[in-house]
Amino acid sequence: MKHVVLGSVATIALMGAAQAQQSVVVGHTLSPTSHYAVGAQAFIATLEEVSGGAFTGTEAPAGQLGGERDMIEGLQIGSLDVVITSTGPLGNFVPEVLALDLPFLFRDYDHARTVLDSDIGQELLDRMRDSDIVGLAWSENGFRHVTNSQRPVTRPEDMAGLKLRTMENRVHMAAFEGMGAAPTPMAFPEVFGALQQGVVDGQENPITVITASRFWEVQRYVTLTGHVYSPAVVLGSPFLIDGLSEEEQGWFLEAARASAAATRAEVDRLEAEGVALLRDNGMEVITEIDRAPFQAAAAEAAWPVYTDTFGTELLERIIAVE
Ligand code: EAX
Repeated sequence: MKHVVLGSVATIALMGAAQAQQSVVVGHTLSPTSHYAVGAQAFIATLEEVSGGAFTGTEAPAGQLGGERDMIEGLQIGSLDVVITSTGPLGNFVPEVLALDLPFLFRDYDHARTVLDSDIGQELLDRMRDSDIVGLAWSENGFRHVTNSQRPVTRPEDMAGLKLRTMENRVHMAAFEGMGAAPTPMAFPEVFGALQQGVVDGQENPITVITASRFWEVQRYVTLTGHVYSPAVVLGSPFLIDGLSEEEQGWFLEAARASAAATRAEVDRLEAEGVALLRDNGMEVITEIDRAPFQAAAAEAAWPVYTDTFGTELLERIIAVE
């Protein structure tokens, strides 16, 4: 009893000293053991550390705060603080970001990370301001692969008529129409149930997400199409960030960068174990495919969705990065 009383007094004294102690919520759609969770926890730990405890944080995983589109809207109106999301729905808010979702644009992880860490990545983060979103740092989801419950896919023809859940992204939808599938856009929190009930036959996501979401419980086949690199991004609400001092904003940037670095390290770990992990869990993994016909069909259908509006300048800059 005595302890509790002392504890409360100490807490009150501490709160008095810290005065503006503020708690922020970090939302994402994936499980509490996912690469996004690793990133959310790194964000919170770094923010608490660099701010000397002036800021604390709580993770809201697993779509508790809604799908990625809902959460981005939450940032815009100030009902959410910080969100880690794929760029899937972001192109609906910041159209230039659609460039990053073009199929077969990035050659490999090194290429993607180098581009996102360059001026190109910073320009796209800065542009989000025009849409009332604060882009803090580029994080990572990973190269996406096709899974389904029906048959092994080795050629685009094998996707004919497959009902495939895609993100709410017009570039992705066009790519899968081009490859012959029937794309069905859907928010991520609904995907597991839709696969389980057979509302859709398949979906596409990186090994990181297939693992975090235990899609092997509802999907039999994986083809390592690597059809698109899926960035993630750490976003803040302007209502939160604009209310901070310059020093405090620096703490948030540092936290976001630490979050991205931790997530990328976790992506590397999962990519290294990935195929074995999927096989151990009963999936049939098709690793060797001729990617050329997938690339031709996807790129022809999807690239104009971006280039018809924005031209090829940014894409040329991205491709030129070594
Ligand atoms: O950001 O919606 C998706 O498929 C995303 O890859 C997932 O929510 C992680």
